[in-house]
Amino acid sequence: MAETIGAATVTLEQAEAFLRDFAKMSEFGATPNGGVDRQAASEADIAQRRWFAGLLESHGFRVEYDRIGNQFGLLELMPGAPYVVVGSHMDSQPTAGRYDGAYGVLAGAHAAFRLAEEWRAEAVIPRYNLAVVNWFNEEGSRFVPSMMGSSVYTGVLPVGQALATTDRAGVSVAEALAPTGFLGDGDGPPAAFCAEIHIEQGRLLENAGTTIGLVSASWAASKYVVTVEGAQAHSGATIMDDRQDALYGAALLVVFARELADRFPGALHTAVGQLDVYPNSPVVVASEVKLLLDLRCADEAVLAEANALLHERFAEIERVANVGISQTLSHEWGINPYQPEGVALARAAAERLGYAHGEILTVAGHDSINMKEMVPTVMLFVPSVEGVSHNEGEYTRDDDLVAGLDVLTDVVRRLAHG
Ligand code: HGY
Ligand code: MN
Ligand code: MN
Ligand code: MN
Repeated sequence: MAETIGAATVTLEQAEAFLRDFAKMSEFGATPNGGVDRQAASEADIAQRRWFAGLLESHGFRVEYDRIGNQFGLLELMPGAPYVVVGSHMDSQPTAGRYDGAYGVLAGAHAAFRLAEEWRAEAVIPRYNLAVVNWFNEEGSRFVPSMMGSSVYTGVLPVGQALATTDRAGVSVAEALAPTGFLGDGDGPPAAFCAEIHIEQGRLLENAGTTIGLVSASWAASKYVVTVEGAQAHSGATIMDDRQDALYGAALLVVFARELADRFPGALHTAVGQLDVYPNSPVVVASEVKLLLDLRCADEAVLAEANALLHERFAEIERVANVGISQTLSHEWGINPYQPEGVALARAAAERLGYAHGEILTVAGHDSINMKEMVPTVMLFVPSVEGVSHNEGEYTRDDDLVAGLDVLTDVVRRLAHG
């Protein structure tokens, strides 16, 4: 093992089993620079889901899929009782890190395996059952919006709309999932509670020397799909006054998005991560550009002001570049907090086990943001080295991974006993 494992109650054997499974998971969709590419319903995602089903079944968990392909490993010790749903997502961004989401799914599974063994040995029957979950398409990179599987499970997104969503090649979610056997017909197991552990994807825990983040609320998000409409023209012969250059309009918007963040330093994060140019040809003025504009904010008043300024700029750019701009909000969520009793339960677990811990907000989106609107939900973080994420260089130290597993197991144990 690379580093010492300073885990309070996770045995060395359990830690090694976890790290061995994590190394195996990281082989699916592995990229040459140490990252992964396993976008929703891709070959790599399908292969890892099949491997994970085998792992769950080898530990006596029954594997089920709901109508949007969420994958569940069920342990039903109390027939008819609802479930503690613990897990995260295994799908990734195109060139991403090994830890984002995948760590939380595997830690959820190993926490459940540890509890199943413990309850079997002590002939204990918990009040609630356990459901390990791998949510479908949390990243929203192939199919927009993100957090798709948990949005359908919590009723935020109609399943028909989700299944009809197409990727940039025109393949729908339904078509991508149909041959895999992952499309169930049910709504998934009824939840009583939810727990998710995830890498922080920021620098706060590392800078503070804190091992466990107790997530108390999330930043708000507004994600726009923006279409800039111009007119195709010869990039040489057409005189400048006759042009309706969609790429020029889009470029003005990309620059504005960054300037907007600079107007609210530290409080607003913005980016345009995806941009499709049509016809994207060397000697042609672009007639259409589609881009995804992402705003994140810790203060809803600031976000409202930023959105208002953005809409003003849309109108200005239409005039300046002589183009048309239309936009839809593909996804948004507010700053709603996690239940304080869940934060308190997580704090007590970290204290009992002796790990440095502290409250933190999440800036990134997670499936637990959906789940906390349905049931009491606990969200935990472990540190990201240098805050690097959505990048093949993403890294979290082994002993932090195992410390997170330790605290997650304690949290799920207490939730399951009610
Ligand atoms: O949007 C998000 O923050 C998530 O990573 N999909
Ligand atoms: Mn994630
Ligand atoms: Mn992510
Ligand atoms: Mn996320």
